[in-house]
Amino acid sequence: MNIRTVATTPFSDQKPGTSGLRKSVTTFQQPHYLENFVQSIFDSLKDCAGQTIVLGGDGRYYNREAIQVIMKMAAANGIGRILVGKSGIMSTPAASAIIRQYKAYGGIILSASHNPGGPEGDFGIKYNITSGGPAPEKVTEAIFAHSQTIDSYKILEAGDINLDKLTVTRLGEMSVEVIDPVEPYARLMESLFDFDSIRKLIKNDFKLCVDSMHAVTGPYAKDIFEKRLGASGAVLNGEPLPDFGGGHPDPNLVYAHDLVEIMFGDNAPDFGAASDGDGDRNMILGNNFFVTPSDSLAVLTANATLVPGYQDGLAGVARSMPTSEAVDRVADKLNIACYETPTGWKFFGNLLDADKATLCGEESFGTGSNHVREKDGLWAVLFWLNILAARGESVEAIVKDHWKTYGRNYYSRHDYEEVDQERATELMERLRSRLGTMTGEQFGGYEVKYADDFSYSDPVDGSVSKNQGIRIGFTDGSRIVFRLSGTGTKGATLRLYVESYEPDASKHELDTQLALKPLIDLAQEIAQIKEYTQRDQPTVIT
Ligand code: G16
Repeated sequence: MNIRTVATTPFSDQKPGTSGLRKSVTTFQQPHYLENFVQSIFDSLKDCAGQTIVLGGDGRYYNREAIQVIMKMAAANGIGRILVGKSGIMSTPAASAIIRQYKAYGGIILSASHNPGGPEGDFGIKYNITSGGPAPEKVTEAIFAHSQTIDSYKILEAGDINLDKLTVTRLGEMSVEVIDPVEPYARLMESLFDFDSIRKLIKNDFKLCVDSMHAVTGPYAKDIFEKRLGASGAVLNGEPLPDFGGGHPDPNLVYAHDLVEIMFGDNAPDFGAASDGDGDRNMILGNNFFVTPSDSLAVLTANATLVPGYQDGLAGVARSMPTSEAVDRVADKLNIACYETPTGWKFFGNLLDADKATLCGEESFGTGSNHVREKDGLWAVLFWLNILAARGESVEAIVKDHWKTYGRNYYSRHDYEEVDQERATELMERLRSRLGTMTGEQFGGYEVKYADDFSYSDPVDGSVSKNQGIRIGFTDGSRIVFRLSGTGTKGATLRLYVESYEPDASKHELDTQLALKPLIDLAQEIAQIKEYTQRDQPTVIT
C-alpha cells in the first residue's frame, strides 16, 4: 500500500458557512483545495481510525472526481470502511438515515444544495456526525482551525473504484461498499407513513406531480410515488443530471417553474411538490395554491397525530428564528414547547437528540423530524399526502381552515443576491449600531417592541451562538428580520424576512406582498436597502 504525503499550504477561505463549505466548482478545482479541507476533517476527528464513514453527494458536476479523491484520502487516513452511494450519489436525508442505520462514525456529503451546478456552478462539502446531523459549530470551527495550519495531506496511490456497481471491494486496507440508498430510505418512509391510505387516495383519482428538478431525488421519488404508491407518471424531471438540466434546483415559485406552470394551469393536479439539489428541501403546492414553508410546518404540527409515526403526539417543535411564528401558535394550543434557533439545520440536532423537539422547520423550504438529523424533502411530501388521505380535503381547504383556527401569519422573504460584500456588511453594522435606542420608537403606525441581534443559548449543551440576525419586533406582533446568507458563493446575499399576524378570518384572502407592503416599505426606510445594495428590487421573493 503506497500512501503519499503531499506538501500543501492553507487556503484562507475554508471557513464552513450555514451548511458546510460552499464555493464555485473552479475554486474546488484548484490544486489541493478539496484535499486540504478533507484532510482538515480527518485531522479534527478523534479516534476515526478503523471507523465506518458514509460518503455520497447530490451528483452535481465534480461529484465523481471528488468522491474518488476522498475515498483514497480516507484509506490513507486509516478509515476502516466507506459506505458510498451508487454512482457516488446519495440524497442528504438518505445519508443521514444511513449514518444512523449503519451506526457509522459520520459522513461526508458533497452538495451545494439548491445552488446551480455544472462547470460554472457551485460545489460543496460538509461533515455529518454520528447522530446523522450536520456537524455543530464546535466541530466546524475545529475543521477550519486545522485548515489554517495545514502543511500536508495523505492520499493512497491507487486506481479509481467502479461506483456504478453494487460491490464490496478494498482500497488499501479500507473496505469500500457501494450501496443503493433508495431501498433503506424508502423502508424508513414506510415505517412512518400510512402507505395503504395514500395508495387508496391515489387510486381514487387523486392526481399528484412531484418535481425532482433533475436533481438527486429522482430515483427516490420514482421508487416511492410511482412504484410503491402507484402514482404512475407523477415524477417530473426525474433523471439526475450533473448540471440539473441547466436549472437552478431550488424548490420555490421562481425556480420550480415547470411545476408551477402545471399547478397553476388549467386542470391542475390536486397536489404538487418539488425538492432541491440534495433532496432536503421541499415546496408544497395545491391546485392553484402555494403553501409557505412556515405554514407547512404549522399544518404538519397541528395534524401530526393523523400520521402513524407521530400518532402519540410531539415532544415539541423547533423553528429557525426568521421562520414565521405560525407554528408557535399551534405549539401553544397543543401545550408543547416551541424552540427558536439560529438559521442552520445543525442547531436542531441537540433538540432532536434530547427529545425536546420532534418536528423542525425553516422558512427556507426545509422541514424534518427526529427520524433523521437533516431536513427531508420527500418526507415532507409524504407527511402532506398522509394528512390529505386522512382528512379527505384539498390542500387549500386544509390551510384555510388552519388560518381560521390559528389566525394567518402573512410572511415573505426578499433576497438581494450578489450584492457588494462591504456595503452589505455596512448595512448590517449600521442597523446594529441603532438597536440600543430603537425600543419604543414609532415608525408610522408601528411601535418597536424589541430590537436585537439574535443570540441563541442551546438548552442542551449551553453553547451560545451570537450575531444570528437583526430582529425588529413591533407591538402589533409583526416583525422584520435582516440577515446575511451563509450559503451564497458570490458577493453577499441580504435576506429580509417580513411577517405580520392577522387573526381576523375575513382578512385572510389578501395578496401576501400587498398585505406586507407597509412593513416592506418600513424595512426599506430603516435599513436603506436600495442605497446600500444599489438594487431597486429584490432578486428573489419567496
Ligand atoms: C442550508 C441550511 C438551512 C438554511 C439554509 C439557508 O440549507 O441547512 O438551515 O436555512 O441553508 O441559509 P442561509 O440563509 O444562510 O443562506 P441547504 O438546503 O442550502 O443546505
